[in-house]
Amino acid sequence: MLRIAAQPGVFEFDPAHAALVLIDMQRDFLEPGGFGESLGNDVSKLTKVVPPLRRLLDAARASGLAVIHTREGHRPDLADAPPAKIARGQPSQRIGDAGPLGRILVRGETGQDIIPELYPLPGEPVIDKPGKGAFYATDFAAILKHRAIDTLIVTGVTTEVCVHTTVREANDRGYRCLVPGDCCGSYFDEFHDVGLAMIAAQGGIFGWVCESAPLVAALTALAVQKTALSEARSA
Ligand code: C5J
Repeated sequence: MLRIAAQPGVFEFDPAHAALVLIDMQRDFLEPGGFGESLGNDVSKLTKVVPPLRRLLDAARASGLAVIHTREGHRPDLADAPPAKIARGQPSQRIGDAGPLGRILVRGETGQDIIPELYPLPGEPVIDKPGKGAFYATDFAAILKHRAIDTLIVTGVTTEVCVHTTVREANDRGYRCLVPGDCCGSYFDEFHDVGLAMIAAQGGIFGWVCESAPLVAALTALAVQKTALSEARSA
């Protein structure tokens, strides 16, 4: 079991039954010319998440923790995109419209893909989701069930939209969620702060919130322990 200092209290979990989930670290949200910028947002607010999240991803991979990525996006024919969702935003820059990174939030387009710094490795599932939450209209729940995962470490963008929706969906389904706040980002500082506070409030009504440093340290120690064990076995 790993024990991590968190709010509203220490978070204890078995890494064999946990997954690191990276929500929507896509070019459309993080790079100029994508969907996020088309909505009038300053994308540089999200890029500060990349270095700490990369450190956490490296530690998770080294320790053998399951890693799952999500991408928000729609079918090229937009049949799975609610008209009410498409209708929002600038008329010339809506979901499905052509932009500098390809058609906005359309599966298979450059902008819809994950940024190179955090790109999935072979064997790491990528959940393509049409909504804000990772469970809605996806096979996320089935993948977690088949891997006996009961604990999610939820990271990514944006804190108050897709991260929050996923944590709420997971919490209602009985998963325990830990959210490293510095590995989540928002275009709005106040929404980020309040979003994290809401998760841990009322005794952890949606989950737990921590800094990534103690989590990285615990996963790195686990990786060292596993390597030492396997070297001792093969000696
Ligand atoms: C948004 C997301 N903000 N990934 N998507 O539309 O949070």
